[in-house]
Amino acid sequence: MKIVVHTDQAEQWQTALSEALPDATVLTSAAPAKERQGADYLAVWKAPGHLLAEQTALKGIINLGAGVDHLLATPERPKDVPIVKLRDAGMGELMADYVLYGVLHFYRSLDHYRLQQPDAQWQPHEVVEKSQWPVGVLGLGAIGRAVASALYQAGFPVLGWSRSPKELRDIRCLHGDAGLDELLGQVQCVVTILPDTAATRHILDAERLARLPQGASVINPGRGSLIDEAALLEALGDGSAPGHLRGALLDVFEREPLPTESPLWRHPRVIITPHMAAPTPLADAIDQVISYVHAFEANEALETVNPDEGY
Ligand code: OXD
Repeated sequence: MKIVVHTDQAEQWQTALSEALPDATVLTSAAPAKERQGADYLAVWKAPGHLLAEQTALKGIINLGAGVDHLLATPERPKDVPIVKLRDAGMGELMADYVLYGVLHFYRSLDHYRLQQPDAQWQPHEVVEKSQWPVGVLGLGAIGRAVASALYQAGFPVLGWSRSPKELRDIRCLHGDAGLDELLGQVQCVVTILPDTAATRHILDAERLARLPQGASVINPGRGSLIDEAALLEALGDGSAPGHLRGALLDVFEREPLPTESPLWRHPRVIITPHMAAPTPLADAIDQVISYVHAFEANEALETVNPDEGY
């Protein structure tokens, strides 16, 4: 069996997979093209098209991340090869930490205190009960569910949204366009953890952002395409006074790295992080990939990506 790995940490992956699968030849994408050809599996993150085009005997492509947008948008991808992707694999907990930080930042008015500090303004803000501060989570895949559950455990009422109906304990689940409008009208903070697909592009546009209550906040650790950045800036106002929205914590952007000229960098009510909300924990991801290879080899049913849906 031959596996070709392409990721930033390809050597670590090569060592771990070689140890776990002693009968396999595990190569990194830096190996000569001749050696790479005829692989059974590609384990890849943001692979260049030629790595996909050169393969003729693939049994599966393993996407070393949760989002498959890059892979599906690579024209050289062989269309008949099943794709599996990392599901949670330790990312849910990291994402939940990130979102919890953001939710508490706005809930406990840390955004206001940051803005007061340059003027030495000693002005406490009321702490409302958490029961009066509902949070919405858009996207209820493995990571979205982990986030929703962590927010519920922290005491916030949580409304979840997905394209098709879902049922989750402790989370009020809504779906479809009407469900999205209903959620947006009720939450103090909306968190976007949807995949990047044609259906989710600018799901938070000007009209939907306007549905959020005055003073609500936005946290986006999902994909930059989910939010219309121009509409978000408009909803945040010019920064001198609160706009319709009070602030945003953003980890992902329509263009990454976020261009230096983007006004988001300098907006006083925006916190920018560089796509770091949930870096894949290596050990968990390696275990999951090994289990995928075993399942492929044993012809076991696997939860594969549906390229038409985009996740
Ligand atoms: C992912 C990511 O999709 O890190 O896993 O963006």
